[in-house]
Amino acid sequence: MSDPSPPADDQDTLRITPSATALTIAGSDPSGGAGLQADLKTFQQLGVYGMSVVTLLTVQNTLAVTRVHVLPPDLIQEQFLAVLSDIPPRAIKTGALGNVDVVHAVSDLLTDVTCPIVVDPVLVSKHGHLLADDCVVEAYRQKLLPHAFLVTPNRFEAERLANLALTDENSVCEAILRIQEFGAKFVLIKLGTVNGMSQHMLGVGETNYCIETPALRRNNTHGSGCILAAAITAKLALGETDISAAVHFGIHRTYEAVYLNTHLGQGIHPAEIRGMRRE
Ligand code: PXL
Repeated sequence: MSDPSPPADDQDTLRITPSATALTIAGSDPSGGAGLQADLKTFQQLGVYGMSVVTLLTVQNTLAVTRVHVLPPDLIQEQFLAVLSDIPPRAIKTGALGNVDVVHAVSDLLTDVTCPIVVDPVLVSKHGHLLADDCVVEAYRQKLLPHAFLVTPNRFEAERLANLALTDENSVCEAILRIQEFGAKFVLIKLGTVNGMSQHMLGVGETNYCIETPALRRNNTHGSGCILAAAITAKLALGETDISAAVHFGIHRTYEAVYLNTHLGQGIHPAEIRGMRRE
């Protein structure tokens, strides 16, 4: 007897690319707006099968992060090896890693990986709060950036990675160069609001591209950095080979997510991942 036919009205089922798999190596945000939860939701919305290796647990809601517990490196390694020996990801994203030992452990794991790796260096929040000490920055430079297909620092993270104040366009270009010299193939700096526009600078070889969307002065950017890097990772998992196309896609999906707003929580509302467009 043959299987019943698939449900004809299930758009998501019919629009899945079976080989599109992506893995996030990231921290947990139990309120669901950022971290691995945002990554998995974004992968799902974009038709990509999502997997996650948990690096750390946060206790947080939209108002505050009150505790961070980093998992032992060997537990992170075991999760990774279990997943990779079974379901190969077509693209990998890294998010919050927590401490030097975890950065080293994850870097070791990524040594033999051939799929593109998107590194979101969670070092300083977009509001300027330090999330990692200088040893972690140095570990990113020496160990993780050499594996990065794309690295997506915000302005403050780029300043720390490049050890350079971003004061004008020349300094942004110099920072991209320095970060590329650590081994990252492509660099996307999220510059924040400049002249009423949300600006990004993408470094591809010796050429830099400025990508802008209208700045939204809204209280709902929680998770937007994770969503951006996850949407780019999903696009790569779907087979996109043009980095500029993948980055433009991610920036536009993130703009829409911030524009839509979940209106959830009493603090910084999570951006709206539901209903994300795939084209
Ligand atoms: O967006 C950075 C980020 C990454 N990972 C976790 C987070 C956040 C921000 O809240 O909670 C777990």
